[in-house]
Amino acid sequence: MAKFYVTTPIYYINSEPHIGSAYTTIVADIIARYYRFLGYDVYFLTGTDEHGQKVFNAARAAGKEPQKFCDELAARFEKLWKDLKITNDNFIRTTDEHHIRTVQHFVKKMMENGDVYKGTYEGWYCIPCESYWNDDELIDGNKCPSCGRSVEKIREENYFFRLSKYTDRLLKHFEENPDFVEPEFRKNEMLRILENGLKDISISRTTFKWGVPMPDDPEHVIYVWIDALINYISAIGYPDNMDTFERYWPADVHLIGKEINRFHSLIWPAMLMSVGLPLPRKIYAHGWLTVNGQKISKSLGNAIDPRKLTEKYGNDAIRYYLLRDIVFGKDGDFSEDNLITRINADLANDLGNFVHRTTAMVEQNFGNVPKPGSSEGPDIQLKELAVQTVDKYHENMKNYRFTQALDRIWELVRFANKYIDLTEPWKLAKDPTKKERLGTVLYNLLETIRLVSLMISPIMPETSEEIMRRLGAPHNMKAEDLKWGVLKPGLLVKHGKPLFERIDPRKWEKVIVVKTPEEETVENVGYITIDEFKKVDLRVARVIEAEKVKNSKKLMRLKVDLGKMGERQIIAGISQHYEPQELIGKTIIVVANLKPAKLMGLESQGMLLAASTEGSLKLLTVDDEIEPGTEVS
Ligand code: ME8
Repeated sequence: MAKFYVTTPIYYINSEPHIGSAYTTIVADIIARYYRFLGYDVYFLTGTDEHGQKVFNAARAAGKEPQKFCDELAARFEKLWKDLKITNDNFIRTTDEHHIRTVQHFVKKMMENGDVYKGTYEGWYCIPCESYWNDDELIDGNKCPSCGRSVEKIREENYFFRLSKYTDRLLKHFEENPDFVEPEFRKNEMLRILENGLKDISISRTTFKWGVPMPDDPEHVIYVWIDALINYISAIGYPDNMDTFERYWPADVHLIGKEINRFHSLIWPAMLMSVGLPLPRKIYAHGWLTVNGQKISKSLGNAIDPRKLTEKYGNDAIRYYLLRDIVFGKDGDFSEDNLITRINADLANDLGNFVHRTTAMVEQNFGNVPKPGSSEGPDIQLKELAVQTVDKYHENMKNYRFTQALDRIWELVRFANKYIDLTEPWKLAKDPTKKERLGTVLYNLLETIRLVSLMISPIMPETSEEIMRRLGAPHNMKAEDLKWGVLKPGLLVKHGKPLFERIDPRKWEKVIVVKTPEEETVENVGYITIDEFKKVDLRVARVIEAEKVKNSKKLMRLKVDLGKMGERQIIAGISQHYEPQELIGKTIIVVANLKPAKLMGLESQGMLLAASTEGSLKLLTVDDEIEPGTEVS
């Protein structure tokens, strides 16, 4: 039996997947289910990336030992994938004993082959991306080109991998295997890097310990990306269980997001070349998702747990939407409004009505799948379209063109609805002499439903099962049953409640409640806009009276002159730092438009500005004479 090995990246364990990052795994699941449906022996791998500085810092911030932190989170990842009905065959953790040994074995082999040397790394490191960058790659001089966050300057004695040595061999591989990296425009990005020549890369760190120790030099831990990439072979037994390894390796596709393409398409193949292993057959780098048009971020509140969406809309509707509306390979937007439109139009209307109308008519007129008689004009058209759709379906699915695959299937569904209007089975039902014709029409419709149901089975497994149950047909049909005429007359047909409920958007409570970017700016990032700053009326003021407030250790009552704005009384907590006489005549800065408040019964009509630490406080002043009341901006 042919095999198919599909992988997702292993996820950084420090934060649980949101709808954007879960996308990779949902698509991988669809691919895995499709190849199982084709009859392949599928191995579908996912897991967690648990070493490195980022995870170590996250564990520390949570006040936990890294291993305990990872154990807890790994369990949550596994639960998430179960809840989303992901059918992975293995869940690898990079803290697994076997993986650690494999990483050391692999790196040792690279060393034995003369591909690792010691040197000094001086450059930039982005902790969130766990990536090294050169000066000329940074944005604005100090920002990571991948995530846009600040990078850290590091200088360390490291082990290096002679990546540069593999530039030509990689170029040759790209030339000889034009589908090695997809989509094409992502491949071209990699080719451009290759054409400029690869530089050796640092593969060890000494500044922290949370990683796999370097063989024979435990002061160094192996760079987390080297450790992580090796998961794809350690998970299938390399090097201890070579039978399994040889059964599944090379991977048929590594599914990844676009930002980690160079690790998968350049570094990983070079590592495999170094140890003499075959390269994966394909790397497919998909685009990034935004949510309702905004970048996914915790602070915007749109990094939603995908379960919130599947609980509200159903797992199948979310899977359908992701594949139908987001063109695989390109960036796309997860829009809850568009999701609702798709559910109403494509699922409730087109598919749901088709199944409902057909099964209801069969139940009323036959009870079982009727026997078809001879075909007439529209019957032939329907059959031909169904057969063409099946062909196109495989072509599109095998080439990761999911949107097109679904488009074609829905063309068939819509044509089948039209076929009902053309053949008018409700009229045939009224005429006893047309019973055979009615049977033919309904058979054709049921058979189209069965084909549609099988084709969507990797994408909408629950819906497909439910449809097959209603047709009385077995659930476990395979791709070889994707041909016209397999549905057996006589099966008991049931029509149940609608497959998909229509949603009235006006009465619907949405899952994604996003903060506006302005809210994010103020609350979460700490920036304010210039307009917000301008709301604060800062003025120069001269102190004309000062006295300690009775019965208060801290408060001082000041009278200040604000020039044209008149005089004001300000009650300030500065008594422990200034004597009243020191203050008189001082030029200070006050907030002149603060809402008056009462402190110990005295009205304060503003606030003065001071710099303070725990033990000392100094008033802000201006550095030369200036009129009281002058605006500070
Ligand atoms: O990169 N839209 O892990 P990760 C689409 N540990 N995909 C997104 C996304 C978005 N908004 N945000 C994240 C890592 N992803 C490494 C992998 S493999 C040897 C090591 C995708 O948890 C991202 O592209 O940061 C990647 O495919 C997956 O989520 C996990 O990302």
